[in-house]
Amino acid sequence: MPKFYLTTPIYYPSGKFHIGTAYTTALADTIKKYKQARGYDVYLLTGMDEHGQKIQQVAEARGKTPQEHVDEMAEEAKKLWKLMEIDYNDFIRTTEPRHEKVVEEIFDKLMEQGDIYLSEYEGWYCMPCETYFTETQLVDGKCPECGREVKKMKEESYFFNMKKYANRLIDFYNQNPNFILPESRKNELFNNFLKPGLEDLCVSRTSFDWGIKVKKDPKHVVYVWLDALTNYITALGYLSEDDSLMQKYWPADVHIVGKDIIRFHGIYWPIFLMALNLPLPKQIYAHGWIMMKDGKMSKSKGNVIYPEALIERYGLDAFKYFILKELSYSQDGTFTPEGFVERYNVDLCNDLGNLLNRTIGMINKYFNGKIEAFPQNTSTLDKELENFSNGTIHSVEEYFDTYHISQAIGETWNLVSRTNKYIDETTPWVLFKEEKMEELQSVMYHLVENLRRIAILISPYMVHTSQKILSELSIPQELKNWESMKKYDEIKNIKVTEKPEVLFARLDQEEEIEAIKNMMK
Ligand code: ME8
Repeated sequence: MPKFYLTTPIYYPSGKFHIGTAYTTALADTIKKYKQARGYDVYLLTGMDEHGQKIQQVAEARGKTPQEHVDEMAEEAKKLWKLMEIDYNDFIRTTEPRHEKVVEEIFDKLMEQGDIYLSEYEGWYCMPCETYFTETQLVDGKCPECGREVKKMKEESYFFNMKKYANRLIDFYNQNPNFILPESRKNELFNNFLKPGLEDLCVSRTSFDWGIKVKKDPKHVVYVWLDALTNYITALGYLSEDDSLMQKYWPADVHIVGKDIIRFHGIYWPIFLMALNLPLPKQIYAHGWIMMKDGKMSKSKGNVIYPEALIERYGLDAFKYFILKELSYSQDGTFTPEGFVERYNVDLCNDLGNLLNRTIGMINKYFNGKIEAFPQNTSTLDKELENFSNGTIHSVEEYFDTYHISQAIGETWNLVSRTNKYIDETTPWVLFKEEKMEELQSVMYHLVENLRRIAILISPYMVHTSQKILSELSIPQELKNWESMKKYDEIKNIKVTEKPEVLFARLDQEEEIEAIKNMMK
C-alpha cells in the first residue's frame, strides 16, 4: 500500500483555538480521508507547540504554572479535534520527554558538527511572534508579521549557520519546482529571503527558561522554532529506540501550514534536515488566512469566532463545508455571518438538500421507491449528464491531489447544479403524465447514480451527509467506495427510503445572522 505522511502545524496553546486553527486541521483531515479513499496508508500528525516566552506569560497571567496551563490546553485541543472528528494518528506535545530528549540530542549534534556556534544577537524582537527582525524588515518601525510594537534586544545566543546551506537550498528549489505550494509563495521566499542572502538564525535564548535546555550550556533554552519544527520527526521516533515509524513514513509527503509560517517551513526546516542528513519533505503547502471584516483573526487580537458554537448550531458538515469552500487554494477567505447563512441556505439546503428530496419523492411517487437496473435506452440528455459527471470525478481528483480543496468542492457543486438542471430539462412530471415510463425510469436511474457519485465525492469532508444520502438511497456497500464511483451502470434493485430526512433545514436569514453575530461577542 502506498504511504502518505501529512502534518498540521503544532499550534501554540496561547488561547482557545479559533476557526483559523480549525481550518488547517480540517483541511489536513480532509486530505487524509481523501487519500485513504484512494487506497493510501495515511499518517496524520498534529500537536502543540508548548514552549516559549509567550506561553510562559499567558500561564502566569492565568495564575498557573506553564505546565499546568499547557496540560489544560492540550485537553481542550483534543476535545475540539474530537468534536470535529479529526482522525489524527498522533498528537505530539513539545513538553513530552520523547520530544525534549531528541531535541537536546539534535542540538548537541548540530553543535558538535559546527553548524551551531555561540555569538551575540541584537535585533528587534516581536514578543507575540517570538521572532527577531532586522531593521530593514520592520514595517513603519513595527513587526512586519503582526504589526505590533517591537523591542530592541541583545543577548548571548547560539546561531545556526544558515549561510553554509543556502546554495544547496537554492539548488533544491530549482530541482524541485513544486516543493513549495502555491508557486507565488515559493517566489516570495526565493526573492525576499534566499536571493538577498540568508542570515544565520538565532537558535537559543537566555531571556526566559520555559523551553528545552541546551545540554552543554543550560542557561540557554532552545529557541522555539528549532524545538517546534523537529516535532515532525520526533513524533516518528527519530533518534529513539523504536524508529520504525520514521523508517516507514519519513519524508513527509506534505506539511500543511498557514502562509504566516511558510518562511520557517520553506527555509529553516529544509536546512535543519540537510544538516541532519535527512531527506527533505516532498511538499509544503501554505494556505491563506480566514479574515474577518476588520482584518486577520487572531487569538491575540480578540476578533475571533470559535468552531464549537458554529458546529453546535449548524452541524459539523455545514461548518466544514463553509470553511473549506471559503479559502481558495492560494487566497484568503472571509468569514461573515451573512456569507455563512447564505452558503448554508443556497448550496446545502436548496441545491443539495432539494436534489435529494426531489429525487426520492419522485422515485416513490412514480415507481414505489424502486430502481431496477441501468436503462436499456439512454437519451441524449442522460448521456450529457453522464459525461458531465465523468468529467467532474476527473477534475475533483485532480484538485484533491494538488490540495485545491475549495475547487474540488466547487466542481462537486457544479455537478449538483447540473443534476438539478437535468430534472428541469427532462421534466419527469411530463413524462409521467404522458406515460413514458421507460424514459422516466431512465431519468430516475441517472438521478440516483449522480447523487451516489456526489455523496462519495463529498465523503472526505461531509462524512455524515454522505452517509445519509447513500443510506436514504439504499446504495449497497460495494457501491459506496471511491473506485466504485467510476462505474455508472451497476445499481440494481434498490428501494429508496419512503421518508427522506431533511439534510439541511432552511435557516431564517435574519435570525441566524443575529445568532452568529452574538457568537462573535
Ligand atoms: O505558528 N486563518 O502556531 P499558531 C487560517 N506554533 N489559518 C490560521 C489562522 C487564520 N486566521 N490563524 C491561524 C504557530 N491559522 C507555531 C507553528 S509548526 C512547527 C509551529 C493556522 O498557533 C495556520 O495554519 O500560531 C497557521 O499557520 C497556524 O494556525 C499558526 O498557529
